[in-house]
Amino acid sequence: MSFASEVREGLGERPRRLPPHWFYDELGSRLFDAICLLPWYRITRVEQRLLARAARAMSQTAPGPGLVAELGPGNGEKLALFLGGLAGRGGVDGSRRVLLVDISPEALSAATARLAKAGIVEVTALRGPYEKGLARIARERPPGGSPLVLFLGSNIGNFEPARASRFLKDVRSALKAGDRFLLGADLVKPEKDLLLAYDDPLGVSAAFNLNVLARMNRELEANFDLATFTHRVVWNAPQRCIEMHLVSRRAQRVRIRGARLDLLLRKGESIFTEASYKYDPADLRAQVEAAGFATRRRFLDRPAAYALTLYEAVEEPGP
Ligand code: AVI
Repeated sequence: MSFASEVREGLGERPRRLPPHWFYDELGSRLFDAICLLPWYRITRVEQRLLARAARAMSQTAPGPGLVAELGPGNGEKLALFLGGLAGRGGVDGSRRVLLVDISPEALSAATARLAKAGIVEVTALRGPYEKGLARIARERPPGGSPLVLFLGSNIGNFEPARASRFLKDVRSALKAGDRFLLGADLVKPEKDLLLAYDDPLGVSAAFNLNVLARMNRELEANFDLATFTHRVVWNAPQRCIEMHLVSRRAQRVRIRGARLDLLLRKGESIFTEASYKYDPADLRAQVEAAGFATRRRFLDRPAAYALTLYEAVEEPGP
């Protein structure tokens, strides 16, 4: 669906909402990169350390994957690091086939450039939803080799639980028994740490959230006055998720010409922009295994409460 149609649909609903994938235009992608550098947002740094450990461990098990596919590669930094580690001491294996899947063209070109800088040139950048990438993986298996699918950065946390289960089953369906899946997931941790990670004192997360309104102004001829919205972050304990909202500070009317929408907002009314689910380790294991995977190795950072887990697709039970 296009930006205009998702804006029209989501902002027309009650409560009003916007799907989080629209955060990532060029400015939004850069703001997200800045979030990843913040001391309060530990996911990226911690995952990089775990990826280096995972690559070392995996490079000792033969054979290596014939294809490495990353769904949602961001700026490609983590993948370059992982592939460097996987190639071992000899450095990056530039001939390894890599597939990048993202709906953001900005992310795809940043990731492709980052990989090229690391000497990895056998890269296919596929613009589209993850499903399109999974269909490609299923269709184009490397001859004699097996694919490894990466889903990092706790991107799974941005799916509601039912959608996460469906996604895991879709990944499994694209693979054959023995293929591998590396998943990064942020775990439940103290509320104060979570609030700081999503509402940082520098205001970068607030800018990231507000940019989706600015994006509608730029691309859909909307007239949002950003100064009349507040970035609000809530820990929803029963659902185990961080919610991000944009709250209207006053009653107002906003015109979004490109989405053919006139939006009437009450004072205090919120637009729900993102849910970031945090996992309980046992629940995560059960959910991934229910999709047809076996847990092979877990790389855990206890202080940051983050898990990178290597799974292997297992035979699906017969009818
Ligand atoms: C991309 N995703 C996993 C991030 C998260 O933590 O949910 C997006 C983000 N939103 C605010 N800060 C970071």
